[in-house]
Amino acid sequence: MQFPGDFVWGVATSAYQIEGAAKADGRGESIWDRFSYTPGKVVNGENGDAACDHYHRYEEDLRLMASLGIRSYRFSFAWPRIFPDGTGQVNSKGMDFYRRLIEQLALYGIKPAATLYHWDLPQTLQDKGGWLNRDTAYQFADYAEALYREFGSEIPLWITHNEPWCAAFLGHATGDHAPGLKDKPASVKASHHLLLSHGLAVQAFRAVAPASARVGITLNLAPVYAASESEADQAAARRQDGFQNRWFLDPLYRGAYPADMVAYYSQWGPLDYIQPGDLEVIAAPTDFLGVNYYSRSVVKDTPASEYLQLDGVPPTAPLTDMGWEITPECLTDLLVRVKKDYGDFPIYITENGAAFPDKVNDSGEIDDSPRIAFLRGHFKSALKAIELGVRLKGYYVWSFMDNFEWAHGYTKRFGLVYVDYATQRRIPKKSALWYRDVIARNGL
Ligand code: IFM
Repeated sequence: MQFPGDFVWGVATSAYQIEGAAKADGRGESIWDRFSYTPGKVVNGENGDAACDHYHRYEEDLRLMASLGIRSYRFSFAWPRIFPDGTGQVNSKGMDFYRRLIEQLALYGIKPAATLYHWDLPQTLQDKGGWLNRDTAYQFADYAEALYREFGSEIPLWITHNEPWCAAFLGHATGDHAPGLKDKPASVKASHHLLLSHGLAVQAFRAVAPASARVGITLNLAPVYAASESEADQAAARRQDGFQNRWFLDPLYRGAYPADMVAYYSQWGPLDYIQPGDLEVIAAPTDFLGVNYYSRSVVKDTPASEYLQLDGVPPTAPLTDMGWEITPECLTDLLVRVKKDYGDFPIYITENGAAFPDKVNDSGEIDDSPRIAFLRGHFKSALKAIELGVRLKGYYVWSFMDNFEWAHGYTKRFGLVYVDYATQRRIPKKSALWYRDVIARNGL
């Protein structure tokens, strides 16, 4: 099973989840520092202060990445390292860290793919309202522009946002993520400002980045299936699709929010923060879509499925350690649907992977065969989508190494590489070696 010759095999991480060095070299406080220090928010009271100490160990990490034959590395910039207060004066030491990282990647011939926002908003901006304040969208574009100017010619692939659905809804409606609000109307407002900031950052990109560089956004999409043929379940599935997928895809690719969801969200108050001209900004053409795929949604019409997430339907497929159903074949459905409904543009899987309760055995190895099976199944589905005409250009496994899994702290291991947090020792799992062979063969 061969992938196209130019297929990009990569791994992904994000700043707060791996860097540690939370106070080093002038880094400012982020909303995740504040959130993780708030009692009860993160399992075991853990936080990203040390994480994988990648800030100090990046050379070792990239050496390991190179030894596995990884072709592209998706990382994120920490906004509070670049602008400790969110705006104003660039923190040159923060910039220097990413310069060193990018130079080292170049030495190994690993192509960088950079995400601008993977949830670590500077706390000073949160103090002014964060994503509920329209100004944050403009400040994001300024931050983006500073990075395009610095690294525009070294980074071929730029991703404005990672999973704005999570930032908006887990951050502002369920309160599971920073800044921890539980305010549904606010979450919709945050989603609009996140999308607006994306559009503004794309405009800045076109103005300053080299023509050879590409820009896009990463969405966490899930194909939605109704639990039954009943009209009520079908309607619930449509709503869930609106909530999870269409609320982001429609404005980006059709220049309008979906009418059914506008009506639905308007129950909670007017969406009067959507200003004339915003949708044109949001729909500015991009070069690719990043898709993060983890599982499907099966929806039943229960009161719980009215707005936030699934529930009511017991899982039928095997589960990962996150309790997420393992449904590789649905990845093909998702990719084909995006092409059919939104257009024939390049797509990258910017994240896919699984947490399993990995253990080091007596020989010092980690046999994570379930992860290999998981990835094999998903790679096959990706290949099927390519055969069906989807322009899938690459695949980034989440994650290169075990890391801080947000509200789950360090209890969930997604890595191809095991991290012993007590010693910061890295041990490639069986899946890392298997992935190395997949890359070498460009297929399965
Ligand atoms: O760890 C996260 C990542 O930060 C965003 N996408 C999903 C991953 C697994 O939950």
